[in-house]
Amino acid sequence: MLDGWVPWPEPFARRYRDAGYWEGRPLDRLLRDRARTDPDRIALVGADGARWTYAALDARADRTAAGLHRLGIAAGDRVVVQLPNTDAFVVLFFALLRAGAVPVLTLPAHRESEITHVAEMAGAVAYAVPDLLDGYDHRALARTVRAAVPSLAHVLVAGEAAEFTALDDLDAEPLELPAPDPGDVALLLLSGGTTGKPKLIPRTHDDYTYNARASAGICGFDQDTVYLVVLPTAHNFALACPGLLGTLLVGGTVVLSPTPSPEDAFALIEREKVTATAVVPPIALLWLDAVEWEDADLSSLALLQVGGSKLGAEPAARVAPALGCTLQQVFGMAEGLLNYTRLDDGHDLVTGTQGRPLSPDDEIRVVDEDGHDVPPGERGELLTRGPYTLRGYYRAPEHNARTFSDDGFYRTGDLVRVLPSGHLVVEGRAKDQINRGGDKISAEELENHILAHPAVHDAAVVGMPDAAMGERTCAYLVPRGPQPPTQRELAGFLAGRGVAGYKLPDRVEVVEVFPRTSVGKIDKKELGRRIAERLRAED
Ligand code: J2J
Repeated sequence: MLDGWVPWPEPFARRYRDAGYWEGRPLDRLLRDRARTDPDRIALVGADGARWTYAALDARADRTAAGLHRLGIAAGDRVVVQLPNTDAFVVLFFALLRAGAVPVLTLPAHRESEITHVAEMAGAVAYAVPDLLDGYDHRALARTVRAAVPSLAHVLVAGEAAEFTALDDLDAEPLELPAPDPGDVALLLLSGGTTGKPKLIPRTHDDYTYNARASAGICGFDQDTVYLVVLPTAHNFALACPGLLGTLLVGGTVVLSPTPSPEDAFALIEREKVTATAVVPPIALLWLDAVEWEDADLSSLALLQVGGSKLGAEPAARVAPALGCTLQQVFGMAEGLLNYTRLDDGHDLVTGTQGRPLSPDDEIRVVDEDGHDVPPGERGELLTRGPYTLRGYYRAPEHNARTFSDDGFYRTGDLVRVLPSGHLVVEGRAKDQINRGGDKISAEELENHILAHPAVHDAAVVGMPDAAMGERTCAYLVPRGPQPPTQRELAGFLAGRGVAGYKLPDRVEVVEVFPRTSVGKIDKKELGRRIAERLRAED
């Protein structure tokens, strides 16, 4: 067993096994099983158009697993994976599972600050990167990260490896490797974060397989499903809700899109006759407009899943007429709980709610600021526990003590209202986080970076309303000295510290003093109101 994570208490584990949610099979089996029953079906269409049958993908994962084993990557080892939507991601993901190693999934946009922390936190032995991505050299990043994290013995590169190990060279005769315990951690996902440093989310073989399988069921996925990966494959939504894993589990075909742009995605939808995909609201808005000028044939598309941040009712109502498909709203989290509108839900539920829980055993509580349950239908913070929701972050006992109730409910930080049908409406947030079109930014993490700037005395990061993204990031600064940084200077400073691009503040506001609450904390609500008002005035 991996140490440092919090398993479900035995009575719960027994219940989830007895109910059939946890099947007791390692996560990689979903590929193995299909390779046996449907060897010649197409499992994957790679970013370069390469077509992989189930048998070929399975065999390649076996050979890479043997290569990893030979390299010295052992059961229980953590491996940071930072690969874009390419065949290499899919092969390496399954190969790591088969070698008994634990993939730690990060986004291509992450930089030195995030990766170093994650690699350290995970005690990772290896780090997998592309060579170049959008002109950025990930091998240079790997050199920096490796110098900072002594546990990293290997850097694995998709493409030109320089002094490192090429993923393509991890190729050896398949071995009988011992199967992992299905109750153990299969992978670690990155949390959106509300604290100074990102947290890692342990997902087990049992819970993640259930996550993918039950999601595939609700979304009506089957062998005829052609799923387009538009969001980063490393994101929980595109990976397992039902995503790549749910599609492979039912024997469908996964198509990888290099970017979410309408040009790339629409061309692939037409060429591969894609039936389903998942996007965040800003991409949905872009696609709704792009149908006006892109003349691709989207008639195969039957389902568009939208989640990650709130989709407005107005754009929601435009999806079916403009794209000719069913809309499904998804309110999910890498921590576990998934809410889906159902395919047969009426118009009002689909456009006006963020869905209802996936599992009959998802337990939901909605509480006020004192932790008391609110009357039915009223707004409060969503707490949840269930068969695929974590019981604690990896190696984070103090944070866990605050983030989980004594009886194991995860405090989501989301403010919701529950309708009599069980559907949830997301009404806001009680956590100090900015949701920039689905990308999550921890205010505290960003403030800590900003405070390192020599001309900044104090900093407070808040969200500001934005038509396309839902919100963007505004950094309020109290200057030290006469020359506080401009937005551009601050962004340059933060990028120089290795902060991911999506976290760089979109705007800087300089003030003499911060407004304070009655207990003396920075009044972020007031700052949020001020910037919203200023934006209205500028309009
Ligand atoms: C409002 N807020 C939402 C929605 C997520 C599927 C879909 C999304 C994610 C995801 C995911 C929202 N309306 N429809 O993992 O499998 C906000 C909430 C939530 C946080 C989780 C999936 N859908 N959110 O977004 O781990 O605040 O997962 O707690 O990135 O996103 O973020 P993340």
